[in-house]
Amino acid sequence: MTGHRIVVAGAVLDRDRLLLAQRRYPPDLAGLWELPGGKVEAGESPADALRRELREELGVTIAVGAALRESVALTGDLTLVALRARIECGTPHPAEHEALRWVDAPGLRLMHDSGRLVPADNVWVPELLGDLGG
Ligand code: DCM
Repeated sequence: MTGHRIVVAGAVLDRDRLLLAQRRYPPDLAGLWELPGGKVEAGESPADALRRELREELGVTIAVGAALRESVALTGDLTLVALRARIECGTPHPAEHEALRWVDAPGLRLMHDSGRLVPADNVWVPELLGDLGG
């Protein structure tokens, strides 16, 4: 059987704001903004993986909520999914990203329209704008 791996991203929401993280790598994605996350490891659920990744990458403990509707086929055998999340403990700091920022609905729309989101993450913008009341 060929490998099939899930990448899980977190839509970290705080009232009317969403957390975006600026990638450092690879070169074609460096400088673009994403929902932070990473690859699901063997034996992990996507929710487990998201809790681990956001603890490692941002230093926060999260509560995981409902999935966003769309999933995205990435190159290779990777499928990208997104789960909503809320910070339970800690203030996010970028251990692996270039920067973090909180955006409201107009801010997310601007990031999208100006091409500053990682390409795959654009699919979630309409649903996220709904969550943000935009
Ligand atoms: N990825 C993405 N959008 C995200 C998170 C990850 O498109 N919100 C992609 C980038 C990489 C792959 O998933 O191709 C693995 O991510 P990472 O390098 O962060 O482990």
